[in-house]
Amino acid sequence: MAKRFYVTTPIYYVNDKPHIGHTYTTIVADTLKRFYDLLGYETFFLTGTDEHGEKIVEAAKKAGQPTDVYVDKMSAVFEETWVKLNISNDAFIRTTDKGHIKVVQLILQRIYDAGDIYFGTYEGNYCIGCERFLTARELVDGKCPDHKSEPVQSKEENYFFRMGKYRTWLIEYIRKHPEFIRPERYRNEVLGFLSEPLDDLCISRPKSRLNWGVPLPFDENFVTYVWFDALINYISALGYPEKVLFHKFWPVANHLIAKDILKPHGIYWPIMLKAAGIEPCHHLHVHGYWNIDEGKISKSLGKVIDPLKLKNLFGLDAIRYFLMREMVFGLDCNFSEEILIARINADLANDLGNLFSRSLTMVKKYFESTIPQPETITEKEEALKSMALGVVQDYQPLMKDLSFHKALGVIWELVNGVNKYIDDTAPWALAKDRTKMERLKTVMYWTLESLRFISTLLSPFMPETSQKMLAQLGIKEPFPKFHTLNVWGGIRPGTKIGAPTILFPRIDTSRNLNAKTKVS
Ligand code: ME8
Repeated sequence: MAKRFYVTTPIYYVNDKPHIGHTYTTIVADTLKRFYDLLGYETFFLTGTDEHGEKIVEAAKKAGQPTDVYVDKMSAVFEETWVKLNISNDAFIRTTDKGHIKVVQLILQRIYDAGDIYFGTYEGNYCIGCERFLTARELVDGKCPDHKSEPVQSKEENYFFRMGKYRTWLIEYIRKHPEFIRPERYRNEVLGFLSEPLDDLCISRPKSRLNWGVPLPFDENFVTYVWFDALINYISALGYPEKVLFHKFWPVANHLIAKDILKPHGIYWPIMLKAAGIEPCHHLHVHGYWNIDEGKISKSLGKVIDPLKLKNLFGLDAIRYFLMREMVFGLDCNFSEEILIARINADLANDLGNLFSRSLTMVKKYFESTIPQPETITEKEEALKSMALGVVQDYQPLMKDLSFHKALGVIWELVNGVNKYIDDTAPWALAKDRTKMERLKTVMYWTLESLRFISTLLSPFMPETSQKMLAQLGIKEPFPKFHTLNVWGGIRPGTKIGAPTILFPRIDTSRNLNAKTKVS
């Protein structure tokens, strides 16, 4: 089978600018894309913005701007932010794109013609924050648990999608495809929802009330419900139905979301696809929340952290590293500037940064920055080499499993292993003794080769740092490849390497802790 990988983020609402929560999902997607690139797969990475619905109209009103002007401006803010965060998406979809609207209408018409859409009346609790009706069971003290606000009682004549009739099919599908929703806790949560009767889904809004959305192709007095419109982005961006991209990448689709939007992705979306005669998505990967003070970071709750401010304060790759190292994919995680700074100082400035600069400093001093030819090797070299090759073996399944914190953990075992190797072999002492020159050459070669392993494995997480490290090691290929780690001995003796560099400056704790509020 062709090696391909398709990864998507949610398309984010444009009612405010991106915060650290959106940034996390987008960096996970970016890391995965870069990891599969490293493996030599053909990849496609999609992100974008969700621009219809009541909440967007309200936000535009609040900003005092016409809705179309407002969404253009806010969508551009997302796109520009991702550029500044070195996000390597192949496409950026907007639900106001003409091509997307055409596909939404095509699917609606198809489901309507098949008899799965009917006209009726609905009465229920609508949460504008979630842009969906909540069941009584989902409310906590009469409020939406995510938005902490009381839903609005709403009664309207609308179009409905016969979602309920697919309930048994979906339960069977999830049971037969244990790899569909991951981690397992979220599969169980979806099965929990499905153990209750499943209501049909209201998929329209009357134009008299909401004039901002995709018009229903079979009744111009209504626009499409924002979730029905938004979910289709994952296939409209691939040029569904006719484009090559769809046939290439839909069978290998990987959606990334947080648990807030599990229901639309785990229930509405597979049923919509089934009703439209399309295979459900391959994998749905669900992560937890970034919290501050135990509460979810979110625009509607007024707790946000601006990723660009963080980048300016601490550096981009340090932030990328922290997010991927600190959160266990699937679980919630508390965001704290103290932990961020501690990680930067301990893991990046100290362990990795010092290793890199002291290695380059020694090669400069002892061999005029030229990679020496290794001579005889001892048990110590054998041990370091097998450690590096072992880390490569462990890394791949951990990355495929989205266990990023563990993948970084094994890379750091190697970082610490090399630091220990240097301390044990004490090259500064070898350099003082003319008879130990051969030994010194081997030690320096082994150190630099280990750094090649480390920088290659880090490339999906910290692309800029990895590129900088590889270039300093005299490796000119712009895109590292995983297969170069099958063998020990990739760096070439005689190659000139770069001057010692500081990869991550230490953060002055007293200064930054005082400036704590700056990031929020
Ligand atoms: O739901 N922790 O858009 P949205 C972790 N437009 N991730 C977080 C987070 C947090 N505190 N806050 C937000 C929508 N996210 C719809 C999606 S898709 C067809 C339509 C991330 O702007 C996380 O990925 O509210 C979450 O699922 C998403 O932002 C919600 O973004």
